[in-house]
Amino acid sequence: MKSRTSHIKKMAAKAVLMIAVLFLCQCVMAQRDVSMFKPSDGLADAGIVNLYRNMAMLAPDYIMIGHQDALSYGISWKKGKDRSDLKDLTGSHPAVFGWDLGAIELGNPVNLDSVPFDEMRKNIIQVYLEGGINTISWHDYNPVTGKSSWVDDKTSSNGTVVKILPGGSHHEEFKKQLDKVADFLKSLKASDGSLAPVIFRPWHENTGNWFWWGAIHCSVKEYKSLYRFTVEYLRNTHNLHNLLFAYSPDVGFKDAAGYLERYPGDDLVDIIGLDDYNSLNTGHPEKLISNLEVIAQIAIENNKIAAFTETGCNRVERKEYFTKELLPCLDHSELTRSISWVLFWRNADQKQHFLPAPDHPAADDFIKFTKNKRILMLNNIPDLYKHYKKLKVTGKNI
Ligand code: BMA
Repeated sequence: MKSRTSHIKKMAAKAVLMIAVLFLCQCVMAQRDVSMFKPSDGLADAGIVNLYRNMAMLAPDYIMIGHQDALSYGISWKKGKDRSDLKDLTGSHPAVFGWDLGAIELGNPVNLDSVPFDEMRKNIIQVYLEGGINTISWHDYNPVTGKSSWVDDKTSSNGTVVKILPGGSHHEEFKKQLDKVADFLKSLKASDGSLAPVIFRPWHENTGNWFWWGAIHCSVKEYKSLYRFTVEYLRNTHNLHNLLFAYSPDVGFKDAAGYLERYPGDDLVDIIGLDDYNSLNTGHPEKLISNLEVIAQIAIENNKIAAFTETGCNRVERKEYFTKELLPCLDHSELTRSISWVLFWRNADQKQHFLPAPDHPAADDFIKFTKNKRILMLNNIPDLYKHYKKLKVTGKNI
């Protein structure tokens, strides 16, 4: 009897050991000397410093999946608790969560896409507590005309950028807008008193002409001044140090010099971004590869992080978009693989959505895409606000 019990004990111990070994095999350590990676803000909070290091540690091997408004609504639902189309589909939320502050400057309780700011705040804090990444864009209403960010032609932008810069006729109005943005960023307080780190991505797609801060609406110098004023006002006047800043122009550049034409400066920018809805949707993967390689090279040379800050195929009309079109570009070279994240635009409804939900014709393809060893969702990453010597990635063996 005794020997039988000890046999059972031995077997149990073996099983525990095997489970432990299996678990360890699921966790891969990402390690790299990341001491050179420092946020552009010398006074950045510890959470931001750790986030930037950890992103640098993941960058050479992994690409995180992001989704705009992931927790706010889906293709066929408008309210949910801890719900996202991606969680419905894959069992995990994305790793990166996009939000937009457009209309906060008007004092509205909801943003331009009807997301209540109170709910957005709660969700941003929750994402932070779960170790995921929050990135915020801003479709700012025109402080001169009161109209939306979008402009039809050169005259409708009304010389806004010049007017809102220091010395301009609408500078005070612009500062009031930034005060509202700052108030929101200051309100992202978790229960331990720390502020949720955020990657702020203002004045995006500035190389196109559809926003009032676009290329034909202001000179290179004026655009750079706008970006600089924004960062310095939040950083110095509002004392906000929970931010990384992303620069994310649209397509159209050929090389690094082209990309950097309106780049505001290394002391202001942490994320070398790119918005590209064009290349794949017009059948030009080589253009996407080239764009990604340009931003990745700039990031590597400057100890910064490159990211594919916005993309997608509306309604995912091409069923194998993820595995046959996008993945080969992301996985094309060491440079493209060093992109930190790819963010898909929002799932507004049946007419506008950039990721599938269950039962969508592209659902299986997206699931296959997330199973790729380089692709990370929230359940693959550790808490990115902690300090690690080596960082554990779950379930992805490289
Ligand atoms: C656009 C569309 C709009 C939306 C705007 C801001 O690309 O998705 O429906 O209002 O972004 O999020």
